[in-house]
Amino acid sequence: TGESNGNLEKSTIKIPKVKYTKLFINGEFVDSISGRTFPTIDPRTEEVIAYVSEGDKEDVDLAVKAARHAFDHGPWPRFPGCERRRILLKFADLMEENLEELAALDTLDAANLYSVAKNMLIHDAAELIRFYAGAADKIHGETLKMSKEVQAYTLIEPIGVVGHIIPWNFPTQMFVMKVGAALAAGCTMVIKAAEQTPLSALYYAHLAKQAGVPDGVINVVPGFGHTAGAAISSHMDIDMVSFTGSTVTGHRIMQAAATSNLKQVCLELGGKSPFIVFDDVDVDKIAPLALSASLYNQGQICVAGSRIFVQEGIYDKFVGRLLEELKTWVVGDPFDPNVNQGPQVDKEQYEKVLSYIEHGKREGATLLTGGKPLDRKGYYIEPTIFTDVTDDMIIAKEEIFGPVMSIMKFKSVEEVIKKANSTKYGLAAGVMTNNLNIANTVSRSIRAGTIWINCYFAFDYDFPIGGYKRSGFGKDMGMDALRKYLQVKAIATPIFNSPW
Ligand code: TXE
Repeated sequence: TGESNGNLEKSTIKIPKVKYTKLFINGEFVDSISGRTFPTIDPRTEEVIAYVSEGDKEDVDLAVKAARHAFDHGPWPRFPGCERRRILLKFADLMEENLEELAALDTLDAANLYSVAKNMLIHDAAELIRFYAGAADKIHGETLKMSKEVQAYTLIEPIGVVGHIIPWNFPTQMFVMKVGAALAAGCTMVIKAAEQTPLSALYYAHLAKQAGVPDGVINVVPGFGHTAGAAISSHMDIDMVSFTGSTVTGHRIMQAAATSNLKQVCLELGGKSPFIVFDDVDVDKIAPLALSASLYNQGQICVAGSRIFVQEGIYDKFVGRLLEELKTWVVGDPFDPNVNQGPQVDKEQYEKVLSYIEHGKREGATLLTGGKPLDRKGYYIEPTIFTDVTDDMIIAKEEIFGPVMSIMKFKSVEEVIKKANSTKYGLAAGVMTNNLNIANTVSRSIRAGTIWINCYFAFDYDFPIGGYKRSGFGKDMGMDALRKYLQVKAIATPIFNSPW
């Protein structure tokens, strides 16, 4: 494993000055009612990037009022779809015009690799907005011929005011996935960005206004989960809450929805996704793929391949190849283009990951490499590989959300299907084999919302992501996500003396 300090003085990357730090309510940047702020921390240096206004219940109330008014009386849900399309297309263009600054904000706040954010993530996010722009004018119901005397039709209507509660691992993707689909549907919304990464969400709110999204349609309230987040999930005037985050918080949100106004809920929660490698694969191709499936974004991705099952015939060769590949893996400043892995997002996550590593050691897994923090400022952890991991170990059961790979050996197809399914989660799975029948059998047998065959992290705007079991329900991305922000109204009307 290499380490890089990143020679940023010599590089041309401009670290942006933070422009937007206040709540965005009814089209304006405003202070929180309490006047309180909270720091957002640079995980590379552990220093404050900026102080951001801290939203609480009263601020959420104001934001909901604005969103409610924009829904009940404003133009957004009443526009013909083509008008929402036009504005969304402008929004996407503005995202690309400000691409470098947005990429740098996410690198500062969340430690997303700058080169990936700049070359891929922001552009993909703009494309996702364009996808939903194209869908906005194709939302329509059906005509139903009920009987000779009654004719009927369905109207497809936006669900109303949506509360989006989002996490910190990919601030841009989380914002755009939720907001893009809900905007196309004609909803209005309140977004609570994660307390670790509020910066780009506020920037997107500004760009949306510039693109012509009317005031009150998008409101952003940065703040903490137990205050601003809880105020959203228990609000009496929000029609739906769309959440991405931990399973524990998912339970709380559903409870709050149930005991308040029965708002609709959709939850994209944790995962412990199996990455299954059969004997017949080309190890030179699949070992590097397994490495990035476990370590990409410091392991902080809900669909990370965090349980690597390797068939016994190639086990030793595979592990050897992984170690070789790891020699080219560079940990360091995420602004440095040579770096593969940056710091964990904050102190809490950093400590959580290190404590899971200790569990692994204590429970008897073999620590093949890594296992320690890096001896430098920032929340850096060595890429870590455990072998001889068994199903009952904590590191095989719980979501670590860090750069930790757990490798397990298996013999037969039946055995690995059973092991892959022996988890409370069901977010994703990878199946690596050239045997079509095995690929098909395993794909059908695994209870998870996404299956990747001979690839991993293949995302696209048209590819719905979302869980089975305790990984939650409801999809993000694709037309399935658009549908969750819509509801069906059936209308019947008698017709008299029709000859038909
Ligand atoms: O998650 P939380 P945290 C997993 C991952 C990680 C763990 C904890 O394993 O280590 O969760 O991370 C808001 N009512 N994932 O603590 O608490 C919170 O402010 C309403 C998986 O960051 O779920 C933030 O905006 N909202 C994951 C959001 O919920 C509440 C991505 C997520 O925070 C709330 C992130 C409450 N009572 C973490 N409490 C994925 N699925 O991609 C918190 N929040």
